[in-house]
Amino acid sequence: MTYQTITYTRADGVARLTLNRPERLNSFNAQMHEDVRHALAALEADDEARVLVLTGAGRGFCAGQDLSDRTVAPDVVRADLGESIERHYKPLVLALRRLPIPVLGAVNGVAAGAGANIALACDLVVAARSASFVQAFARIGLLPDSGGTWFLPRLLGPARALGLALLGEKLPATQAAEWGLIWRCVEDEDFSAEVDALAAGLAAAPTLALRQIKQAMQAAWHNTLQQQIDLERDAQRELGYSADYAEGVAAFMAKREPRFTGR
Ligand code: T3D
Repeated sequence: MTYQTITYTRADGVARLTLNRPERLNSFNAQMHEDVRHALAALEADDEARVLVLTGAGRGFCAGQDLSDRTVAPDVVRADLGESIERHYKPLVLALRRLPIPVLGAVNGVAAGAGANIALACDLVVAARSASFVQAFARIGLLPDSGGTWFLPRLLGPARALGLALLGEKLPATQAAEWGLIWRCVEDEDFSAEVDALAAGLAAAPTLALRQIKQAMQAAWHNTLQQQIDLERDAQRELGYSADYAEGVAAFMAKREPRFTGR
């Protein structure tokens, strides 16, 4: 399938979705929303994909909404931004969270507005040293969307969350890693190799266990301890019957590397 605004491939268990409007820092227009939606639907139906890498082409990851699509002239009817969120950004963020495979956000450059929060919706975020995260919303009279007001306080605590949202300052990738907003920041020259290695590792991992880990971690944000231990019990019961668990234990006992099939 050929897309106008993204590239989407899958090889060796690694699906890779690259936002590809570099001249606009990969900001979202209607076509990009449609392309991403289509690619994620294809991915959801693809049993061979064991990890998704989400990244951007050129020097940016994603600058959020394409503002050239937003007319604010006094004599023109304004776009309904709530409608845009309901139709586009909400399903996108929820689809990334719902995917049964890990999503690796490979933040190659600036991630701003909804672009920053789409990165935060990924399960693991690795950023190049030259990348940054900008809650650009207040700069243009909006509030963080695409889950920003949900992710930021949970990941950073209220002080840093509010600081980023109210001030709209650029947070360098190094500081994002120090603050625990992302998994890791790596030197620009090592970025591609690091992303490829992480993706290959995740694609070779026990996929069913990764799915349960992702789902359990998400549930933990609202569960009580007892509910969470019950969830762990049920998930562990299921995983205990998987082929990958048998392989993992056999490989450990035989002192060899496991060969997980994702079953
Ligand atoms: O509307 C709805 O549907 C509701 C939902 C909204 C979700 C949102 O995401 S609202 C927030 C929208 N995004 C922003 O406000 C970010 C705007 N961009 C920036 O603040 C800066 O561009 C960056 C901090 C991201 C990067 O700065 P810098 O100095 O590295 O690059 P630049 O020179 O500003 O941008 C490079 C080009 O990309 C430039 O075009 P030009 O001059 O070379 O022709 C710039 O206009 C363009 N660009 C960057 N971001 C956007 C954009 N064009 C359209 N929309 C953008 N969001």
